[in-house]
Amino acid sequence: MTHRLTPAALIAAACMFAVPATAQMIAERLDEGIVRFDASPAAAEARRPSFAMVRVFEPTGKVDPAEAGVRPTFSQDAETGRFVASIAVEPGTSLYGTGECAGPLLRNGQVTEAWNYDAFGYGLGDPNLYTSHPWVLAVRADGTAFGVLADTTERCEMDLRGGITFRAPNYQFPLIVIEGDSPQEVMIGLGRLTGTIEMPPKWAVGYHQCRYSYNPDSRVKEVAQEFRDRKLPADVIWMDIDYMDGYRVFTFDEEQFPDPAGLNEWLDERGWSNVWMIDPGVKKEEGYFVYDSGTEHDVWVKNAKGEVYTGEVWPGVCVFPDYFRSDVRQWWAGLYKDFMALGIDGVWNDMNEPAVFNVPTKTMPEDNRHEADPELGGPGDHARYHNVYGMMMIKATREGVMAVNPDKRPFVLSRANYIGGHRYGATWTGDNSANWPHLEMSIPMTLNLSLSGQPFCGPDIGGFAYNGDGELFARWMGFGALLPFSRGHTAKGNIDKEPWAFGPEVEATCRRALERRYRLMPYIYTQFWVSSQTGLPIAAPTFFADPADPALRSEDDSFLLGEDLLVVAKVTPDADRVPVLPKPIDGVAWAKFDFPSFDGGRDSKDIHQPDLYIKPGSIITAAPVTQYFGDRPDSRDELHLIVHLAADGTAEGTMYEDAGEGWGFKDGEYLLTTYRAETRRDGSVVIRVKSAEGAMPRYDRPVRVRLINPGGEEFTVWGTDGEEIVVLRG
Ligand code: NBV
Repeated sequence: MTHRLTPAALIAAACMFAVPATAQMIAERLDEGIVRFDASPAAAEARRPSFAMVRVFEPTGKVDPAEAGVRPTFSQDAETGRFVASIAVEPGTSLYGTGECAGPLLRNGQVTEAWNYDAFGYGLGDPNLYTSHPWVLAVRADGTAFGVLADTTERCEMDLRGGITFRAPNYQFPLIVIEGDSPQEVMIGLGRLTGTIEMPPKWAVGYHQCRYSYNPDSRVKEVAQEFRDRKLPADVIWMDIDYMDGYRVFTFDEEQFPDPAGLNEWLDERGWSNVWMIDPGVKKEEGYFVYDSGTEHDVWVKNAKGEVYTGEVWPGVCVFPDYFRSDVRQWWAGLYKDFMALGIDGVWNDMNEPAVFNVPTKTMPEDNRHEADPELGGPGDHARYHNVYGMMMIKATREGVMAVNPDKRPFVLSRANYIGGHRYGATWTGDNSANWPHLEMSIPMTLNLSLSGQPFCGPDIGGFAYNGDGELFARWMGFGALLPFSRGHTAKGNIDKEPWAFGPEVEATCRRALERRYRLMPYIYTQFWVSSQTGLPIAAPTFFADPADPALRSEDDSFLLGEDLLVVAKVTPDADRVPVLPKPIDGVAWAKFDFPSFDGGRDSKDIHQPDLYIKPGSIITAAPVTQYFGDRPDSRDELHLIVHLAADGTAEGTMYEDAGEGWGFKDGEYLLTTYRAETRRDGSVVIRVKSAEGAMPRYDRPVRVRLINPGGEEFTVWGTDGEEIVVLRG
């Protein structure tokens, strides 16, 4: 249920109840460029613990609200009683973020709602999907920016029809404003406030293959083997819900998956990592060990009468862990002990909005009770904690996974989440559909999630609901292979959607696309590291290249991977849209480049591949194609440097390397290299290591330099890493 008011009613309500802008407001600096505003001393006193923030921030000083550059007004809506916080924006300001939203990148004029929802079959303009990010990024005409977080877990409306307005019930929430000279600076501020992603295992940065479901286990092996036989690079295969015994979590169907450990071992021997699904709904059935043990520990969510709440999900009547209690999280984490011991690499937590069947709200009653620990805010109703249920679930899952495999990096994928939940897991855009509007939307959806602090995300490539056709699949794989989380998936009952399922041409397109991801792996993996260090998105909107250029503000057929690589997708069947590119820099344009195709020629001849552009003055690191992480370790392999000189004849690029697994990098076991190219007076270009950091040794690997001249002409030379390499042009 949503609360909708006419604009006129809103204005009237705001006028009647607006608290004078600065009269009672309290503003405190939480960190450099980050200010928290409370409506009044009483509101500050009653402030709830923040789920978004990475830690408790002790304010470093008071700010005079009247002096603040960006200042909210607080009020209460007469009709609905909701609390309202608004920020006016100057003309020419572009608005982004608001989390996972089915629609274009630019959010001006849109109304979105933070309320986690099982949105199967969602469509353009739906107000709320699976995750909640009550956050807006505002970019002014001059490219300076600010971000606003409504620090509430309640159902929160984000109204961008005239400025920025948040409306949420039950709690006079604070607003946190992050200011920056650029959107990048604001994202870095958000990273300081909400934390950054942990470096994932490198296999998780590879391509993932999924379907609902690969069963029985022989089908899993068949698909995995096909990938290897057909030389389609991929790292991860997924076990969806049908591996379970009657959808009972932490069990296995004895007929279809009699030996999960054996299956995982078989996969491992062939370079595959595996991910297995776990849902929050636990079948209410005496004799089932998860139910019995949960009942014994009294872990289940209760209804308003204090009885154990039951709701229907896949296994039938279910009970739900109350993840807001630390003892329950510990109990849940403990369930992963035997599970992970079967050689499970990663965990997929689905249905954790939490989704409940056969009720109009599709979730549990809002008056259910959560016995939250005091540091989370203490006991409260489901309405208050709904949006963070999934987040607390994956926090517990992650703890469980890490307890079993302390020497490995965890990988958890979650469908529901809340701003800050990127600290515990990656997310994807849920049950999209196999059609062109969804293909098109999948880029801006990924970008707005990224701009809302969730950098490790992506869509179901090919579309989850419905079949689609080979053309659609090929096009989606073309750019989907370059999104941060890259996974093909489809629903039960649909046709096969593996890369070969649509015939040899689509398979060839998929191979080219996946080969691109693996060639670019050194660069892509570096972007994960950059994000983990700074909070910057891995996939960013094209306007990040020039935030003051108004022409780029709504460009969402394309995206930047890191700062230096622009991916321009063709999102209409006829590939007939003309993209707006970032302007040349000092007269030097971003340069198009491509790779050789496995079957001869260049891969850009394939209409389904996005166009790739390299920024002037940059060096992109690449490598030969591998079939999976560990196939040919990058560190001992060839390194490819793709160089595009700036107007002054120089270029730079940084590459991060580590073992791809484990925590050695935290003790210095990594190598961070900045390569620099300079043009000498005779026109030759010399490339050398400008700086290096980290204790990981540099292998004297061969380096192939591809110098791309603005005219498209290329020069290629070979050298050795760490030594000077000279490119003689002409
Ligand atoms: O577990 C089955 C599916 C899963 O494949 C999908 O990715 C999730 O979003 N799950 C939803 C439950 C059923 C969806 C119809």
